[in-house]
Amino acid sequence: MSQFAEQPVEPFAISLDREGLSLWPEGPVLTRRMSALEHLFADTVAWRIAVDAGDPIVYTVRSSPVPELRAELPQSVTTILPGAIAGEFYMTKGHQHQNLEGEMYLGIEGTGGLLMFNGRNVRWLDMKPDTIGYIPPGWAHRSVNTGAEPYSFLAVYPGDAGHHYEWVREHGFGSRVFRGDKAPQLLPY
Ligand code: S6P
Ligand code: ZN
Repeated sequence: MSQFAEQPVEPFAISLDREGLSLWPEGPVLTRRMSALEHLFADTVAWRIAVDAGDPIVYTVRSSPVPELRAELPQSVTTILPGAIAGEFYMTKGHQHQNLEGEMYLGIEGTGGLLMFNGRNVRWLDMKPDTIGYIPPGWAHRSVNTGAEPYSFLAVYPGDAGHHYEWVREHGFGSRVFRGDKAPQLLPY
C-alpha cells in the first residue's frame, strides 16, 4: 500500500516495533521540540533557557498510514523523552477532540501518566506497559513522562476527532504534574 493511504483503506496488518517504538508500515512522523511547547510549562523562564540551550526534542509521534478521516481508526505511537522544566515533567501539548470523541491508549514502554480535564474535573491515570487508558468523549488529554526512561504508548482514535489545541489555551488543564519525593505530584494549574 502507498505510504500515505487515501480512503478506502484495504484491510492490512500493522507491526508494532517495540524496539524502535514505531509502526510499520509508517505514515507521518511528527517531532515536537521544546520551542513547540510555548506557554505550557509553569516556569516560562526555565522553558526559555531550555529552548535557547539547544531546543531539545520532547516527544515524537509516529503514525500508521491510516488517514485521519471520518469512520477510520488511525493509530500512532507517541514517545516522550524523560526530563522536566523546573520540576514539571516533560509532556505533550494536550488537546481536546473537536468532535468530542473518545480514544484509547496502550502503554508500551516506560512509565508515565494520562492527565485528563473536562473543564471542571481532573483525572490522572498511571500508565505503564500493557495499561489501557480510556479517554471518554469530552475529556482533554495530555501525556506525561514521569520516569527516567522514554515513555511510549499507542493511541487509537476516531479519524475525525481532530486536535483542538486552542481549547487548552483557553481552559488550561486543571493540574500540572511535578516531580515529587516518592510519586508524581499534581499541583493546581
Ligand atoms: C491523538 C492522540 C495522540 C496525540 C499525541 C501527541 O488523538 O491523542 O496521538 O496526538 O500523543 O499529543 P498532542 O497533544 O501534541 O497532539
Ligand atoms: Zn487525542
